[in-house]
Amino acid sequence: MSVVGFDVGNENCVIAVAKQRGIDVLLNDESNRENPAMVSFGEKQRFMGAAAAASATMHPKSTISQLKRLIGRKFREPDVQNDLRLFPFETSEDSDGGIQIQLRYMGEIQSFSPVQILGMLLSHLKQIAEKSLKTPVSDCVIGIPSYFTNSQRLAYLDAAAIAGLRPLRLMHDSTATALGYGIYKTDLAANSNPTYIVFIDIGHCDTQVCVASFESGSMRVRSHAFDRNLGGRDFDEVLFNHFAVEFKEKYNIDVYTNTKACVRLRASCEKLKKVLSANAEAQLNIECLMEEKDVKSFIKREEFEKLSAGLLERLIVPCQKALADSGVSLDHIHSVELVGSGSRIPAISKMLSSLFKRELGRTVNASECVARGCALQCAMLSPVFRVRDYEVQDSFPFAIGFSSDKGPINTPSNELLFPKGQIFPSVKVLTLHRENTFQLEAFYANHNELSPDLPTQISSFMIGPFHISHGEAARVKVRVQLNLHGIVTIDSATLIEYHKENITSEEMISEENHQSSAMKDGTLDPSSGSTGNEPKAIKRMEIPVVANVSGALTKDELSEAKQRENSLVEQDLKMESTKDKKNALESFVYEMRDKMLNTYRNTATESERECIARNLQETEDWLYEDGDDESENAYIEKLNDIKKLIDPIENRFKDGEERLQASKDLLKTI
Ligand code: ATP
Ligand code: K
Ligand code: MG
Repeated sequence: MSVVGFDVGNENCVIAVAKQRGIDVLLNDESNRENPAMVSFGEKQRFMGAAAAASATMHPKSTISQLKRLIGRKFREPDVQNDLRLFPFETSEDSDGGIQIQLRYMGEIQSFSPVQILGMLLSHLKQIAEKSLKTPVSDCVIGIPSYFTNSQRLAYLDAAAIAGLRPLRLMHDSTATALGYGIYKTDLAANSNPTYIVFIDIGHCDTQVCVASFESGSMRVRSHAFDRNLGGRDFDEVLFNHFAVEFKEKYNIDVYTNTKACVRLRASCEKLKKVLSANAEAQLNIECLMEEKDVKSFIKREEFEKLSAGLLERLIVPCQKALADSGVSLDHIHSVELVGSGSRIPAISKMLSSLFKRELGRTVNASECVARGCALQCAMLSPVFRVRDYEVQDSFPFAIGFSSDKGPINTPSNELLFPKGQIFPSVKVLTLHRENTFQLEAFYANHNELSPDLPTQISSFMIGPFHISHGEAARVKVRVQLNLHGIVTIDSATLIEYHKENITSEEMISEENHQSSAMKDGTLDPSSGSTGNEPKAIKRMEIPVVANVSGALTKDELSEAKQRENSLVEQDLKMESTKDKKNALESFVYEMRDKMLNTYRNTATESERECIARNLQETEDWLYEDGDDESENAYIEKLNDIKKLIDPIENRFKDGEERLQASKDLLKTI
């Protein structure tokens, strides 16, 4: 069983594996370490990763990229609408307000959910890993942005299940980076104070900043901050808009009206941006962009930097927020590590080093650190692997509250169940006074932390039915967890009945590990801490908990999604093997043509040679015309037909060869 980490980016995916000697990044069929995060539908078969990228300009309307932007989100969210305007494929709203992607496949328009497509991408990554490691892959850790909502996390788990993966953890990207940084740096523990490091990850679509502290044998995330909508692609867009305006004037074309032209100009702008990272100026040349016009232009780095000034400014915001939330002052920051390939623009590091008043560290591998950290975490969580003891404490970037029919449930100091910055995984026990089925709701307590118009509701839980048998004093204890994936769950609810005279505690929240002070009815009650002096129960009973979780697939939906993936895989395999048969027929034609002219020249009769030559020519013509897109069987049959003509000649030739050999042998013996 192998131990794998996946970084699924909006643009690039990286797969890392933990080996006894350390972490390796796996290569794909093209020997690349990065896999394009794309799924493309051809007419009768899907293409993934590098193959999808190759088919993207041919099939712009059925090539899906930047899947993370859509996963676990609602169609009408303003951020989603902004993204959809940029994407070449068609989408619509499904019956639950979710997103549906429509594309042409197998001769008809078909709909896919983002979860289903992410399942395809993960399944492709799994295949690369299995091929390279030559073992099945299931246990893994997958990186996710720290700002992912509960629904987005659930959607990732569903997609992983469709792909046949079992994530031991969905891990915040920056936490993975920090883990990979800290675990090998034993020098960080040299002095007794924690060492504080800032990690800044600028990807294709987003920016994530985190402050982490390192001590001997442990690391702790102090804060996460982010801009969900600021990454490398925004710099592409600046160039795109610049040239779109220029081309309108210069060539009188409006690229915005033409999907293919948009896709091509965007791709060229991204290339241009990369050229500008290494050069002071760059040329843009696109043949036949639209209306049969070739376009040409040129830009200097200075001008690009001017155009991006607003974006650079925006980068400051999450950096300052992460620092402020961590409570660590700039003087106490040991170093600032810049990762993510979006950060390769020179103006970005220039701006950040002046903001943090130091040279930026570049000790972390900017494009592989997330996958490497995930593989490490997977090794640490896996029972089959031994890693040195190292503690990872992550912090949760959103405040989560709970409420019941009786109103919000708070701690005595009026804190929420999971305040912002909560170390997780975390279990809290609610002790509630209820006599009948009741409902609990989990919600985001601070609407401003979410992207605009997102509902604050997370999930609701029905606790019950139950009834109290003795008429004695009863309490319901509910175990609430913010689990390793950052998903809110209720693990169990227990009805506990006490002798009336024994019961002292009222409603309260306590930490599972009994470390925090107990809370009673809105006030701190030192006497009723759940340490030791718990009243004696006369009866305990498990109560059913039914979760109504928004965002997750039901069991039936999940198995349907898996079946759909299986039949898509079958179709892909069928097309692959059809292609193989077609290739086999084609090369047979060429090989036989050559043999008829050389090897079999004297074996075949004149009429045989003519007949076969005609047949080979007909087959070749057929392959380029009617037979270009035929069934597997059609190719097999054609191959057999020609073989029937050639077999007698081949046999005669072999017989002749054998006779020749036999007479040679005979000559040797005399
Ligand atoms: P995300 O983190 O948003 O999910 P990702 O992890 O796929 O996305 P990365 O691979 O870290 O993103 O970065 C991709 C971005 O980096 C793209 O916008 C790409 O254009 C940009 N990029 C790559 N190389 C360079 C370069 N040399 N100069 C400037 N930008 C670059
Ligand atoms: K990546
Ligand atoms: Mg990334």
